[in-house]
Amino acid sequence: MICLLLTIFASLFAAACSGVQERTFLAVKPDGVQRRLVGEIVRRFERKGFKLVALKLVQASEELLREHYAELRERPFYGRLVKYMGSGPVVAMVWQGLDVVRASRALIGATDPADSQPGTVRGDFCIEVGKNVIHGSDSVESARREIALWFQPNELLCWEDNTEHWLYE
Ligand code: D4T
Repeated sequence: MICLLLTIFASLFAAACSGVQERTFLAVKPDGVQRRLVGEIVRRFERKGFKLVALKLVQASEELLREHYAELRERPFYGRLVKYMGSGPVVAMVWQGLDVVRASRALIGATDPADSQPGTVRGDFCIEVGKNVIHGSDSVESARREIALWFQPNELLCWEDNTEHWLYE
């Protein structure tokens, strides 16, 4: 009986994790948290149909932020960016779904809110590039690197999404 239950559990777990789609790293930046935009932002990604696999409120260390933005270390705004990102808690998240990296960037909008379309997070909720409310990985490779930087593997939850057959063909 125990063996049977274990087998059923193992196959359910395998089904939930099989065909793991693309993942992306998103973070509501300190201005987004201060301005109570966390719920609104999460709502947009949920409503789209993407699957939340990790979420936590983090006061990021300078070391973590320097590493996260390492590619921008030569840019003039790097120091200011690291300071801003460490100025309060951020909400770090991992979302999963088909083409989620590209689709998330579309939902987020252009880096500079002045260029972001209305209907996008940045187009709707912010004004200047230095306070642009949310971060989203810009490629699948960056997403892998950023997820590994911000989360332990056991913080990424594998759960069965009962809506999947209503979202995917
Ligand atoms: P993030 O990484 O925050 O999602 O932003 P993007 O991927 O859209 O854009 P980015 O890497 O070029 O910039 C990272 C971060 O730096 C801030 N920034 C950017 C800034 O303060 N001044 C600037 O001139 C630029 C280009 C905003 C986002």
